[in-house]
Amino acid sequence: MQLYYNPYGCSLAPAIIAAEAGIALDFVHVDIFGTPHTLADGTNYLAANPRNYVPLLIRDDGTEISEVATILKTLADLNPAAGLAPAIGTEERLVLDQWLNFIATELHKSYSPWLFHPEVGEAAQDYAKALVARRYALVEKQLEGRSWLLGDDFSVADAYLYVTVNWAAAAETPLDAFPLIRAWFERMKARPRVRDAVRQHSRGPAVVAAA
Ligand SMILES: N[C@@H](CCC(=O)N[C@@H](CS)C(=O)NCC(=O)O)C(=O)O
Repeated sequence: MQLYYNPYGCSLAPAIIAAEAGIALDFVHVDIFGTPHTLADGTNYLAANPRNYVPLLIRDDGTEISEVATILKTLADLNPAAGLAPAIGTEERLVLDQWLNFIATELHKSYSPWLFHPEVGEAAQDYAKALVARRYALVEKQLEGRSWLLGDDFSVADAYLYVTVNWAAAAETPLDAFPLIRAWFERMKARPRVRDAVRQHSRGPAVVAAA
């Protein structure tokens, strides 16, 4: 399978879950900062993906899956034994879906694009920062008595949350008021497969092409 990615992007979450699930991915670099967005050979990314953003997962049968939350569950369900997502149809799966949707809409989409585009202006960025702080307060509460977002077990929701928490310093959304999130982040960084994924996902196009 192939994952279209950018080292600074939310494609890190699927990279983490593929590593945790023991699924090998071919990483295809997309320059999402240039106009147009391009692949390593200079071709326009739009031709490969009309959404023009990462991540995009191409499965071995050629079918495409987009949207972080859906890609995460797709990968997790390929290897249920890894225990990265509760089984479909269970109450626990509904709880997972709530958290994935929360991270996607309340956190991820507050950072990207608002906090990464100074041209939207200080007022818009301050609004996004205040919103993110309120949302992190909910995450902080959820982590009371829990090692991972859903409880005792690491899940795809943790991989997605890692993306926004990892952006926090660069986007100036301080985590000082959230000790449980900071402790959770340290636990995430200590996971060997998270470390592997972060290393692999941080590679630029030249390194990927040479790998
Ligand atoms: N709704 C999408 C959002 C993906 C997204 O925001 N991707 C960003 C990187 S984190 C991107 O590629 N941005 C480039 C652009 O939108 O032009 C998802 O869940 O996958």
